[in-house]
Amino acid sequence: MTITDLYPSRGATEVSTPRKDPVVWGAPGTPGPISDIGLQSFEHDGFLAVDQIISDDEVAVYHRELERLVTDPEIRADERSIIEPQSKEIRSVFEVHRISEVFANLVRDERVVGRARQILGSDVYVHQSRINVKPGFGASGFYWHSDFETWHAEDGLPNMRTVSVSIALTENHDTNGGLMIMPGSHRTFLGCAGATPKDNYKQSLQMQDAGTPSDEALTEMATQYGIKLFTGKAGSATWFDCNCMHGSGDNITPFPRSNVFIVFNSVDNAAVEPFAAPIRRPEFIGARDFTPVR
Ligand SMILES: O=C(O)CCC(=O)C(=O)O
Ligand SMILES: [Fe+2]
Repeated sequence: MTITDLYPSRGATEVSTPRKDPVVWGAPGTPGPISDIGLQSFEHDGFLAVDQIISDDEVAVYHRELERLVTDPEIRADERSIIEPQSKEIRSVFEVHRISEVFANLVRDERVVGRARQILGSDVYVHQSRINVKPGFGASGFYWHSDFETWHAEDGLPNMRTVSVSIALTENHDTNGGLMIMPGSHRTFLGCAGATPKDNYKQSLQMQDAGTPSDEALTEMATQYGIKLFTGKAGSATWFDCNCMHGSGDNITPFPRSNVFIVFNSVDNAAVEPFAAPIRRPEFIGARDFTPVR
């Protein structure tokens, strides 16, 4: 069975395609933690900020667990850990909901998964989870990208029915490399130029290359949409649509900026074969276990 490629990418040229999918899949009035107004603004902007999704006491628990993971030599040696090329510090640990019972509980938390179900209008499973650690004094940022571009091209997610939440575990100031999103960018898919190399993920997790928008496209989008920076105390959260154009700068301040990042996909949008890559990425980056979160 072949599934039509709704969002071509990684061809000879950069090409933009209007979004062919809803942003909010749930019927209005579906009960859950997000208000109708919240869902409407998510639909409009492509994101929704939550001032406090977990309490200060819970932040302490999750932050302690993050510290435990990034200082554990066994985790460091695991292929699921990504190391900063320069400082050799841990930059990300993938599949934290499988590595850690503590983060597994966070995923199951109704304040978290309940919001994902409302947006996606179905049961959901975890396509990817990770902690992103941005220690002070020079941790590098994430260049501009749409997550869906990669998840579609390299992981085979057919439709835009995927949502991410970034939960701050340290304060996100306006200076320490917080998340930036172009509001409204989720309504257009930017297919990137250039074929995907075989082991693209290894290099792209440290620095994006294939799947990177051109300067011209970014200039046009930023001019049209503007750029919003997300700040907030530890325990705040940013929900954002899979096709938002987003990125973050380096962290040259002394203040670490760490978060836990969970990607929920609808069980009705399970991964198929990659649409524009020679091979699938490993399952710790793009899940193939579609068991719904309960
Ligand atoms: O939290 C950030 O700095 C951005 C991370 C990001 O875009 C990603 O992990 O895909
Ligand atoms: Fe991203």
